[in-house]
Amino acid sequence: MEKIANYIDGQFRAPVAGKYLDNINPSIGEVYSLIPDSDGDDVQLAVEAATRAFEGWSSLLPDKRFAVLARIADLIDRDADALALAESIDQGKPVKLAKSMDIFRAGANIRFYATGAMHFSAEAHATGVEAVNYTLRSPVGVAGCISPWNLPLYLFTWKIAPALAAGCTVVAKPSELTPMTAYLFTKLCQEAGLPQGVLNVVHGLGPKVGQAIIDHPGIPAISFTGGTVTGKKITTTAGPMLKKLSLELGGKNPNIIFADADFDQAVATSISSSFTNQGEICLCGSRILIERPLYEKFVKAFVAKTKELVIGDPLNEATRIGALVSEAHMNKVLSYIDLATKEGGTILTGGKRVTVSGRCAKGFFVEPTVVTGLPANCRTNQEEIFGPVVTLAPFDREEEALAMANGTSYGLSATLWTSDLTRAHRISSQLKCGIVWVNCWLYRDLRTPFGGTKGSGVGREGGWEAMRFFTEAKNVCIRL
Ligand code: TXE
Repeated sequence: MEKIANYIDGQFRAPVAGKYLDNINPSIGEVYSLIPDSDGDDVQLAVEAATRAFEGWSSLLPDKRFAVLARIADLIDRDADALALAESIDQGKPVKLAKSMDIFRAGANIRFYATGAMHFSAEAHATGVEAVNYTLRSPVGVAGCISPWNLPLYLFTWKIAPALAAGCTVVAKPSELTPMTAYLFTKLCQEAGLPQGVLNVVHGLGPKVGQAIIDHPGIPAISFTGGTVTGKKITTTAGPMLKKLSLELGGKNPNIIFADADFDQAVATSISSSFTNQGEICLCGSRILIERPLYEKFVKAFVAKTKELVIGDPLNEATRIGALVSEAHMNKVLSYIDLATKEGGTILTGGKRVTVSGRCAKGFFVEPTVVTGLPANCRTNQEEIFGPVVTLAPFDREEEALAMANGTSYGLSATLWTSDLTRAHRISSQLKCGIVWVNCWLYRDLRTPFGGTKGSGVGREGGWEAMRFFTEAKNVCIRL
């Protein structure tokens, strides 16, 4: 049984306490590797290594930081197939999606911020003729990066890349549900010659290892992606320590479709935005709001396309719906489907656990599920399910659509379908969220700020926002 190791001070190490946790392959429901059950002692070793490495890494010329990060990106591309297979086994997503989205974007994250190391700059201002002001940006020190299980390597690199590019050293913890690609990534970092102690990865449970990172006085900045409940918990300890905090949390995103939308495009993209990665993407559009003249036609077409989705072995090229990440998460999603029925919803397709034939017979599979007939304020429409479950509802007026779209405690993203350009701008400006897609979904430009409002998070990742987060700014004013 493969034993994953922590990566501390450039070395692969067993956890200090020598304890391990089972790592389960959700597609077959069996243990396939072991991960370190690390604790505060492992985090302490990691922080000491990161602190030792900080002076050398932060003073390295930007083109030298660029060179080693670019080498890591090249190695991700070289090993894309192996990384995609590892990700699919670890998380349950179709291997085809793992390669096209997670691994591809992990390489893109590292490459983008490698260039960021070269081009990141600060500003200066001439204050009349009396003075000149210039800003010095310096890396904060050791950055703590904690990531979730749904897009394991994609979101893991999304955090550590800007931190490293800005000159910080890092103590990172991937989710204990999907540790494998982060482990393989650390092997690529060692191969690329990343100096020891610059990146340290400590595997283990959130309340033990994650909390130890949050609590550690030697880590002044925390970048977290995960559930809103966990995010709120983190603020209770990091807040009084005056740590810099970037929180990317949950979502309950509206997908608003006006009668003048490009119908075929809206249906096809709505299938993707509803069920990609089994709906386990915080940007999925889980509440579809359709203008009444189009409602019946859209529901019929959407349900028919949903029924066509192939559920099965994530290693099969034809599979679109793989396994949910764990038995606990599968049961959470099934409990929400039960709740939808209890709240008066009608299940038009799906709703049940699927027993896949062959090697995946014990895997955690749920049918893509479409529910109608629910009020906007019911729990099914208010709470994040984070699985292959969407609700559909009609609306008559723009104001009604906006009220429903904005009517949850989240504010991460929204999707809008219309051919009316003025309406597109008008509605986008009134949606209370961090990201709006118009006539598309999940187009990503890494230069743009990324994040949510309300219960979806604090701060922004992406572009210079992320690199600024990992730096402190000092303004110097010189009288002329
Ligand atoms: O979150 P958890 P999950 C959201 C998604 C869903 C959730 C799924 O919408 O709500 O995250 O991810 C660690 N101190 N997003 O279940 O449980 C834990 O070990 C410190 C939004 O993984 O919060 C894991 O590594 N760390 C996002 C990480 O936190 C702790 C995109 C997340 O775990 C901890 C992806 C603690 N006390 C998912 N407890 C976006 N908005 O972009 C747990 N952890």
